[in-house]
Amino acid sequence: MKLYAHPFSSYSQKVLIALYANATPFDYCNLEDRTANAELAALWPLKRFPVLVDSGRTILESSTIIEHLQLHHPGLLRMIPEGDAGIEARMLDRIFDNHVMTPMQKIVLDPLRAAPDRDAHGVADARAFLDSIYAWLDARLAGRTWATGDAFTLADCAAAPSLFYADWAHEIPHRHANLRAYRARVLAHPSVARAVDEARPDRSYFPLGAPDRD
Ligand SMILES: N[C@@H](CCC(=O)N[C@@H](CS)C(=O)NCC(=O)O)C(=O)O
Repeated sequence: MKLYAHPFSSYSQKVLIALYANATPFDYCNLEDRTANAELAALWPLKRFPVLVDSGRTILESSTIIEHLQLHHPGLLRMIPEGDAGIEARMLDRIFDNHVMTPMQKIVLDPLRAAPDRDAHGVADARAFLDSIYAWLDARLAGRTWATGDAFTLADCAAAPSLFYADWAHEIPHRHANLRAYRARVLAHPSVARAVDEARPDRSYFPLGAPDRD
């Protein structure tokens, strides 16, 4: 099984966390490597990552990759539980991807554009969006250890990198104590800590300038 991924990429980390949490063996095709990049381009013209290749099948999209791992390489942790718990895990996975990761990326990637092409309105909207979702998540996470309750799931795989970088781009206000505590807790999970540590040498890639903290 091969994973095309980059250690500093948030969606790559989402899948790496699932792999590390279940100690699932795989070949890491690090996209710092030119050959890995060429192989990725041949597999997926959009060149988005991560991409998993398993027994000749190419699996795209981080959430689907984690579902594939659960079906074909199950481990002790069930990332998508049965029943209603599974619905909560999938729902929060979508919320972290669409409503935390997407506005975070909007803020983070804007400085890479040439000055006349920057989108100040879009960035302001993204910041307002994060303010709203931070408040919603703070209430939703009250009394929960992990994103959906007592079990570490797909939702935590998505939450960890999205909140990690979102807090750098647009700090979670101190009044959202549940959300800030959850972010600290999920970053301390061994599989998340490993992914964050592996990306430590790449912090200079952060377009806004990485703060001197996790
Ligand atoms: N929906 C995709 C998003 C993947 C994605 O946007 N990955 C980023 C890295 S974190 C990427 O490929 N960026 C390269 C680019 O935009 O060209 C998933 O869940 O896998």
